[in-house]
Amino acid sequence: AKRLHGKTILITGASSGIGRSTALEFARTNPSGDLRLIITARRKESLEELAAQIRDETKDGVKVLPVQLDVSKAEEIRGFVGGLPEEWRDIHVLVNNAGLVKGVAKAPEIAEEDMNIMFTTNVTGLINMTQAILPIFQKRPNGGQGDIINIGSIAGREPYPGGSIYCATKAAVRSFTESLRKELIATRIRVIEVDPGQVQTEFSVVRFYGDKAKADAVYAGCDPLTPDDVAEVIVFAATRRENVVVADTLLYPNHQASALIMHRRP
Ligand code: NDP
Ligand code: 8X3
Repeated sequence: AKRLHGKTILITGASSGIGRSTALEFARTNPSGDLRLIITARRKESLEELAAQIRDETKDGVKVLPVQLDVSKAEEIRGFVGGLPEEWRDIHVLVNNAGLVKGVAKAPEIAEEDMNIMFTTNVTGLINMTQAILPIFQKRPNGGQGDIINIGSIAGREPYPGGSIYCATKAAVRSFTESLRKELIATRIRVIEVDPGQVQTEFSVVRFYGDKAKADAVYAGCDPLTPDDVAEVIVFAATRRENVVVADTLLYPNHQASALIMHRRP
């Protein structure tokens, strides 16, 4: 918790799932410290609710700033840092979590709209956010200091049928993350990737265009990770001694051993 003292943390996709849990986990790890949390997503009301919950739980110990931001819109990202109040611009940790999957169509049938939203959110959005925040890190001593935590997926390591575009976006995240870590070798900037397996969030509801029954079927007979499980690992990585880089982590629930090998209770 001491290692978070005085830090400003920026989380994308904080209105739900892993991003939301990550905001709560940072707040709970350092409830009375001088921590600032910038929580962003498209759904402003959900962010306001989360902000109220964090302020309430920490008795205003943690400062929270909800900001509406669509990472798939390059122009919104361009204006983002400049639009923050001065005292919120000294960002130390960027959690690039915003992401989504649309559909299970095979490659010939994938709708152009779905393909575009996955790439502009999961890939271009993550890269644009990184470019927007890196200059803040690079102004610090020793070539720069700060943490970039990218949320990849088992899907980026093991492509599966019906997921070609989503898997390709997460492979792109993995590749970008690794190049970046190598490019920043002479700095104190840490480039971290966390790749979850199956986590129960709104992810599958979004994949099936709001069809809750289809989404629930994904987790039938399984004991998936919770978004809190992933949040704990993200906060763990951010709270290591500054010379320690938790470069790459793959997280499964106990009954999963690959993207598709999943033991289901009968
Ligand atoms: P959720 O659907 O619960 O959360 C996704 C978050 O991303 C929401 O807060 C959503 O907010 C936000 N988001 C989506 N599009 C945009 C956008 N254009 N701009 C800003 N924010 C956006 O799913 P998860 O929590 O599961 O997903 C979080 C990350 O974890 C994703 O990158 C996903 O690929 C990854 N992941 C998920 C796994 C799983 O099994 N659930 C496994 C491995 C990785 P809003 O709609 O308000 O914009
Ligand atoms: C989410 C995990 O395997 O459903 O990234 O694509 S998977």
